[in-house]
Amino acid sequence: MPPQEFDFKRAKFGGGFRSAATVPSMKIEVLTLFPAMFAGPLDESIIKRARESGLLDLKIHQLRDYTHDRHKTVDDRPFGGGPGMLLKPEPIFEAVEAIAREKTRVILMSPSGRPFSQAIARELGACDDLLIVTGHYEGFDERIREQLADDELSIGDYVLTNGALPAMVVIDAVARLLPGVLGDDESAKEESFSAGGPGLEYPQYTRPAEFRGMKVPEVLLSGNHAQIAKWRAEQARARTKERRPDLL
Ligand code: JCQ
Repeated sequence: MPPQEFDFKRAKFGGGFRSAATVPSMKIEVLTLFPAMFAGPLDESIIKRARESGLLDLKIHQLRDYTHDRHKTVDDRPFGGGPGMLLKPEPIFEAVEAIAREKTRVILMSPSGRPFSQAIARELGACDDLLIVTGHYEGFDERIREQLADDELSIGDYVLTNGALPAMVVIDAVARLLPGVLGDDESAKEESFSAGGPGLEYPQYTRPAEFRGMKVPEVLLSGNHAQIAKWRAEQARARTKERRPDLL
């Protein structure tokens, strides 16, 4: 390896580079009513390694810590009537003012947000500092959107009980794009979702060549690389047309 290249492997596994100012790192903070949901998913595998190596600085904050009343109230009934409860402004304003810095990008998670995508993951990956605010119930008091949020994101057209899982989806998608987070064997695979990309992936097989009577397509064993490339392109296109015509 050429000496001018940064050795992320060494940095990750305690080579002593860790605290050097040359290592880019990203700070992601989360404001949630359910901090315990974040223990587990973000303490495994690639994200765990990114945190341990200092490439990702992740902090989870309990919204109730920013209330002042005896009952630690975070929600209230909507003016004008209607079902359910809204997240009230005071605790979220106090929390965001305490946690966010000038450059922090503040993101709300809710089904009313703009659709999260690989392109948005890349955009967020370029930020130094994110604060993800997770909602629940019927939603946020609108003043939270107007005054505090830079963005509001949805991970899809379905409703969950709260925004913790959506926040973890965003964190995972962003963190794996940070330089040095993925190892050689995990290379950032996102061709399918790049702008103007080729659509969905083609079918893939590994050994054995026959498993329980199911054979790997002959062309893949042929050694004919032109034929293999043609087959893969056809398969990818057919699969994309069937499952995701919107990508074509
Ligand atoms: C996010 N896709 C689904 C549920 C309200 C106002 O905030 C609310 C947040 C949630 C949790 O997030 C989602 C979601 N993307 O359900 C209701």
